[in-house]
Amino acid sequence: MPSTLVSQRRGIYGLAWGRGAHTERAENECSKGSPESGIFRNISGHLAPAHRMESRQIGDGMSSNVIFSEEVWCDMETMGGGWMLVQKRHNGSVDFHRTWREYKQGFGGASGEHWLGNSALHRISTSRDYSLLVLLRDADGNEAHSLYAHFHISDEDKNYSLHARGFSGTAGKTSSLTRSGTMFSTKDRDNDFCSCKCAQMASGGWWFEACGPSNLNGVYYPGTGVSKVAYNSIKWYYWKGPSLRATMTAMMLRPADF
Ligand SMILES: [Ca+2]
Repeated sequence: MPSTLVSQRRGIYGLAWGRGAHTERAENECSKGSPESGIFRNISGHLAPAHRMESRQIGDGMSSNVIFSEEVWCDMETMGGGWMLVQKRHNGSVDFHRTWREYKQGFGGASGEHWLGNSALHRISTSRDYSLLVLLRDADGNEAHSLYAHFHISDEDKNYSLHARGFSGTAGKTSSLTRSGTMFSTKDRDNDFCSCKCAQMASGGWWFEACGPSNLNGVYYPGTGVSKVAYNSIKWYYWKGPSLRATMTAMMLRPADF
């Protein structure tokens, strides 16, 4: 693994949809060119303010489209680049114990800690076949990754349930993501398979089973050395056990055929 998250570039993703499902598409600018192609040097001209919306006619007799553009962060180095970040933790500056609505819409800024948003995650990951890369760095500087060759999440009606397969990587021999079909839960929406409320206990929104081996949206505990296990810390169980002193986490998407 190269040293990661130091040479990211700004990009955008755009989502366009009309009243007919057939018009829906999603674009991910991060995967549109290699760093050598120069596309990312020119992309600043296309940067859009977050949450910009505009109307556009898409043709005779068709309803107008809505374009939704938002800045995303692109990782153009790790494993060939082309990755669009959908989650990042690196300093604990952003509170991840948020509501269903906040996880749906996303929070934080693209250049800092953030969650892109479950609505965007769904639209992007179902627009074509996507891979998911999870990058982790612990407090001692060890880096590891988990790669899922195929990843998508369902729509809100299915509580943004998770679907991941084709697991590989160095962050544990067993996947720390819960099994496919697991629904997303937040502190105000309990969709887990526990009589408890995992999202409240684990202090973050995530795909909890009962409650499961991972939570990258848990509490960011700084510091090194031996610390007592905190149930609500960032967790990627099959790499570092129940409580990870992470200095960095990132989740990123790239078309599977990139
Ligand atoms: Ca429950």
